[in-house]
Amino acid sequence: MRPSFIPHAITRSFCLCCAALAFADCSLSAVADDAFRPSLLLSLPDYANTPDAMALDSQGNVILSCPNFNDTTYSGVLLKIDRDNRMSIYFPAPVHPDTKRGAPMGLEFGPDGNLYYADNQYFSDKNYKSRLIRILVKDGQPVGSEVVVDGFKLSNAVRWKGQRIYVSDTFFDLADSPGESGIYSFHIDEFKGKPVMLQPEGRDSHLIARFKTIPNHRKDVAGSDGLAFDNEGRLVTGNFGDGVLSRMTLDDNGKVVKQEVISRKLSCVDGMVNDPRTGRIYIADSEKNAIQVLALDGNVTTLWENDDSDGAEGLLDQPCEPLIRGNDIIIANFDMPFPGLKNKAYDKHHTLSVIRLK
Ligand SMILES: [Ca+2]
Ligand SMILES: [Ca+2]
Ligand SMILES: [Ca+2]
Repeated sequence: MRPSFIPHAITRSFCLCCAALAFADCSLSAVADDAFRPSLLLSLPDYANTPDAMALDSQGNVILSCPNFNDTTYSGVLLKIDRDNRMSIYFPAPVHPDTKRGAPMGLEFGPDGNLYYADNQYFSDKNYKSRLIRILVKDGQPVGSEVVVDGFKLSNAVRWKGQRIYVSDTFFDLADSPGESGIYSFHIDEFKGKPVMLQPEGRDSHLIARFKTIPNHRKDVAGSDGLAFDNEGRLVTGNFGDGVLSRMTLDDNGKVVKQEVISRKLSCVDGMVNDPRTGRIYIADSEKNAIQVLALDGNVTTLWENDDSDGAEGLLDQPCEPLIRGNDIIIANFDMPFPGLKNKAYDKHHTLSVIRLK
């Protein structure tokens, strides 16, 4: 299938016109070309039918979360993919006592060597059932799990910086203010006793930033989704519904001292990852089947974009999160269509794509 991307010459001349306006709303200066055409990294079995997010462990294995929303005959699971792309089960996601399901999404290893992940129960029960779960890791192996925070609506992405963890919550579902979402921050020392119980409706003191998704062509009110720290230590996020990218400058206690919108060029933002070698943040654009790139100066470009695809050949099929492993960008394809996305159907190809940077 021929990828659809914006002709380079057209967007380049257009963007030069508005180059003087920092972070101005001009069309994407896309440079997508076949050099960055994704290929198939791995076809996943049916028990990994909705791959979501990835983290690298201390031995260089990819740990992949699979909430399995597309085919709930299979419970949520975390997989391990080694350097030779051999796959095995890492840990079955513990189920919620009420929903009887485990739904692992964003994940990252903490400074204690344990693995922390967002347990997204929102698609099973919208009544504050989502959690932050810690998988205890000993000698590189998972040995148990425990809930450390309870009471999110839709816990989504997870990022550590120092001793603090940051978790996005994509929906507040406030009756009088639709489209609100936020980011919570916790110090690792808070995870020593019983789980932290969040106050509902965005009223908890751990909330450090809130956002409001504006009306958009997909009529999607989903808010803060992916998270990444940039090379200057600032926290970046974007809304799934309207694609607005925001950036937070934090103090030593994880409080926001400055919050700013940095781009309105995108229409959908899912997971994101920073490449510290270049300061470029790679963003999964679920709507457009694209990988977008945010530079440190706020400029946004398109690395790759393709039309609807089942993903079997490695093309993007509702990409939801990228991970950098060496010179590869590994991309999980969620393939769970929402209204207005290019992805029109869940299909039987559950895939990870890869884009080679060099
Ligand atoms: Ca996500
Ligand atoms: Ca697919
Ligand atoms: Ca599909």
